[in-house]
Amino acid sequence: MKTQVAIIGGGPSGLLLSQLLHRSGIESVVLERKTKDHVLGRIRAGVLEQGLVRLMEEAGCADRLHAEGYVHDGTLISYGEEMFRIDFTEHTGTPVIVYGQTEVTRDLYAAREAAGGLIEYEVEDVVIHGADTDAPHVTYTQHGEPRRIDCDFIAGCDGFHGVSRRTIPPELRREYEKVYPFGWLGILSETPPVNHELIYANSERGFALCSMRNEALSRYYIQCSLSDRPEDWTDEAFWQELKRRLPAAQAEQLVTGPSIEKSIAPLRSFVTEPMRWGRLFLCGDAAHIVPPTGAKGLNTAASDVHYLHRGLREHYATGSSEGIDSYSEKALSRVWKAERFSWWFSSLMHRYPDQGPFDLKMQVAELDFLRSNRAAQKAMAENYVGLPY
Ligand code: FAS
Ligand code: PHB
Repeated sequence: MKTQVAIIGGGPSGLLLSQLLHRSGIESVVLERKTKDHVLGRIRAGVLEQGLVRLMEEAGCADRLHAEGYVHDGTLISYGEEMFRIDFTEHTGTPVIVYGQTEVTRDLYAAREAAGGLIEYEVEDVVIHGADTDAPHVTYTQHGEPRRIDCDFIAGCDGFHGVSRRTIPPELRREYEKVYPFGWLGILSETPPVNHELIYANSERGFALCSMRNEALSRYYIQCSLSDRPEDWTDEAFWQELKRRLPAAQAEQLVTGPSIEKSIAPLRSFVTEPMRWGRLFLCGDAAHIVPPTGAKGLNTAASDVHYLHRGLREHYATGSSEGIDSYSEKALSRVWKAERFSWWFSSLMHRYPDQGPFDLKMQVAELDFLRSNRAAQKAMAENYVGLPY
């Protein structure tokens, strides 16, 4: 098989890139390790920056997002019994959209299928060959049958555990990592959200987040130990702990119910440099990971896709390699700002095992300053709604 761009990974990065390339008349093939249902069964991000919304519009996939997504003009931040609001729209003129990553992925799959896009599911043994030559190709097996795709470029959109990053010779890679000493236990419940906006809570018992997918589907998280397993937590135990981490007025409003999904995500900051090797380009979680505190994972994958799509479109339209040659530097500049914000917000809102009394005083002082200072709130809002591409 031959194509212009071989895309490894059928998550949001790979699908969005494939759809944008298609809209620019550029052929691609997506190779996905799992089934479509498995990919759609993952419960992940919930908040979209305007940049991703605009890309979905450019991809012709934003109708349901606009019809069903929720415009959020701000978020609430609580510490102990204190709570205040950051007004995104007042400080930046921009809201965020609450619309689950699952739905983004569903819309992208629908668009690729409607356009006759080729997505190979349940592929195995994916190997990238000749990425540092002018004639790369990818081999893989599918249901035991050997396959090969000859291509001009390869997009590694295969997430943190994929094959693409590891294809770049270790001596050419610089990796930066910070592993956080806790995880997030998340549940999905068919209950009305406790508030119409998100609540990020710093409590003496640890972090909590109240989010949602719609008016009848709530998403909640509590900071948990890395030794915890989802099965260690009954629904009742989760609800009790969540209530203890919210201001009393919010805890009283909380509508509890059975969880329909329960999982634990470890938290890590990770970046690999460069995000390109020859004709292989890394996008999204294949290149970087952020703690989900700042809702930057999916949204930073989107800006990678934006830069790579524009570089490839320019290359095929004009023969110029300027866009693809500057891809890694341009993407990394925005990646590191997302890493910083996610690290800052995680440091502000979580309780760390090695924190002493002075550290806790610093957290409260920073929260007091954020609560009372417009410049601090504007900076927080600009990072949360998404820095410019
Ligand atoms: P993905 O990991 O989504 O997709 C990669 C795809 O490649 C997968 O479908 C995988 O099956 C496939 N693949 C892997 N190896 C392959 C191979 N060798 N061959 C073929 N295919 C292969 N972000 C937020 O903003 N908020 C959140 O609350 C949040 N929660 C998260 C919870 C968890 C448990 C995880 C893991 C991530 C979370 N994220 C969150 C981040 C997440 O949303 C990612 O940023 C987003 O999925 C990035 O999309 P992709 O880059 O497409 O990577
Ligand atoms: C979510 O709704 O899953 C969500 C929202 C905001 C975050 C992280 C996760 O910062």
